[in-house]
Amino acid sequence: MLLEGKKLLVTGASAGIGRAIAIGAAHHGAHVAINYHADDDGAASAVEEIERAGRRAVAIKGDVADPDSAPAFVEGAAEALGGVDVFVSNAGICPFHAFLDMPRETLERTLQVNLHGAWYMVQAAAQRMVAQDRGGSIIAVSSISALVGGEFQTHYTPTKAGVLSLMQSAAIALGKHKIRCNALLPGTILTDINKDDLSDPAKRSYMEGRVPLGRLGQPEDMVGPAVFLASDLAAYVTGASLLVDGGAFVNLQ
Ligand code: NAD
Ligand code: RM4
Repeated sequence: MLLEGKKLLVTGASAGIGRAIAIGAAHHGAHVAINYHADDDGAASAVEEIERAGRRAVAIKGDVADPDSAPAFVEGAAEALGGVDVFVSNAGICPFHAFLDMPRETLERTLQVNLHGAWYMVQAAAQRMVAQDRGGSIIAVSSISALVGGEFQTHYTPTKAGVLSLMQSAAIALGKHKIRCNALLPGTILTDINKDDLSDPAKRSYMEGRVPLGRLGQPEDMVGPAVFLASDLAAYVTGASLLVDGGAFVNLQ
């Protein structure tokens, strides 16, 4: 019960890592608001699971790439739950594509969702936390891809480096308000985002082979690290980044 009574918001939480964090946080005592883009059933079932854990839950639909969705989510969630203590910026896309012939729309949409979307959401959450004047914790889901490249991710990896950088600068801007800002850097976690990419058995076994712990991640592997950064156990942790990758990043040879 590391998050007893805290009000926690997560973007892109109808599936995958965001959903796991939302439900995992509820099991640690948090009331939870989720933002989701299109999957009404996924959002409704996440709400059900949070309520089954005995916590309050609300789902608010919105495209994070739309600047207006950020204040709508934060204010709607704050009203429903009675404030905002923790904000997790998680929504993201990675339409794998070769570099040389990447359509401009693929690049633009990836930047808008992953980087602009995170920025709008984090700013809206910070504004609310400053107004409440009781501090807070902001966590952005960046990636191992903030640190290393990917042949079919030339549009994506810069957004994840950008999100990591956003947490570093926001940690400085918001420290005086006792708002902590940290980045989570997942390795390869089995979700819809990489289902097609990893359906190639050669790619999948290559990726598995890179991981010293011997397996790819599950969304639930992200819960403990997120709960830690959200909780008072991390009271002196800000501007930090936490790799959660089974050791893949350090595995040169
Ligand atoms: P996922 O596809 O299961 O989840 C992504 C979520 O974001 C979905 O719920 C989706 O509906 C939502 N979303 C997409 N566009 C949105 C928009 N415009 N507005 C609101 N919500 C939107 O994939 P995931 O792996 O759970 O991804 C979550 C985050 O984790 C992403 O930011 C991704 O970059 C990051 N990440 C994933 C991995 C991995 O290996 N799965 C590794 C590192 C980082
Ligand atoms: C991550 C990392 C994973 C990839 C996902 C889509 O940042 O690169 O390997 O599967 O993105």
